[in-house]
Amino acid sequence: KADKRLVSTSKFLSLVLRHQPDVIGMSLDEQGWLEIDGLIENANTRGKKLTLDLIHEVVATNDKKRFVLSDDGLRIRASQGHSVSGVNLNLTAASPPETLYHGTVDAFLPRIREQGLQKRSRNHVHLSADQATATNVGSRRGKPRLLLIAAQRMQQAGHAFYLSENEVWLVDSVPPAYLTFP
Ligand code: HQG
Repeated sequence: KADKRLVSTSKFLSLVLRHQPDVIGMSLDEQGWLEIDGLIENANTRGKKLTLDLIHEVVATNDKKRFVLSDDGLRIRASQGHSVSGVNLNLTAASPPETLYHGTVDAFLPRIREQGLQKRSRNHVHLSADQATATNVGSRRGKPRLLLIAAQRMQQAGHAFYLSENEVWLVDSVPPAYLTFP
């Protein structure tokens, strides 16, 4: 069973490192990094208990490997999932498998049929290489619907695909022509 402390710390780090570093009065650098010393100090002054050990434990045990430390161990960042604008993860384009997957829910299908997949509040559309992961992503919102993306065909047509450090496929958008619906 997931340790509550670790889950709560992972959620807090997601908030700070992906969405709102300003909740602790900080900002990310251009590559999305944050100094760990400052992160701990600013979190603690705002009543969120954080220690270096706790951060290291979350980085090491996190189910999706959401966070990484810099080589010198002084900084931390999220590997994907950002909504903060202006973060450049220096991702290199990669060749996707023939098919990638996206999990969503019924309520979004009419708009997705019309517009394709849009990144909405995040900086990328998130796709998975396996059906189980995509189904889990969809389940966060209700009964999951699995969409298939003709990834290789899309790349051949000029769309860039990126693979994050924790193996999430990222694209700018997926036009309807590359989607198969359930
Ligand atoms: C939907 C979690 C209407 C899309 C997960 C999704 C993932 C549209 C929602 C990561 C649409 C966006 C990302 C359109 C897309 N019209 N709805 N044209 N295009 N949508 O949370 O992929 O645990 O930004 O289907 O595991 O759900 O946080 O993206 O339902 O990897 O690390 O709009 O977040 O990772 O929602 O999830 P999100 P997502 P973490």
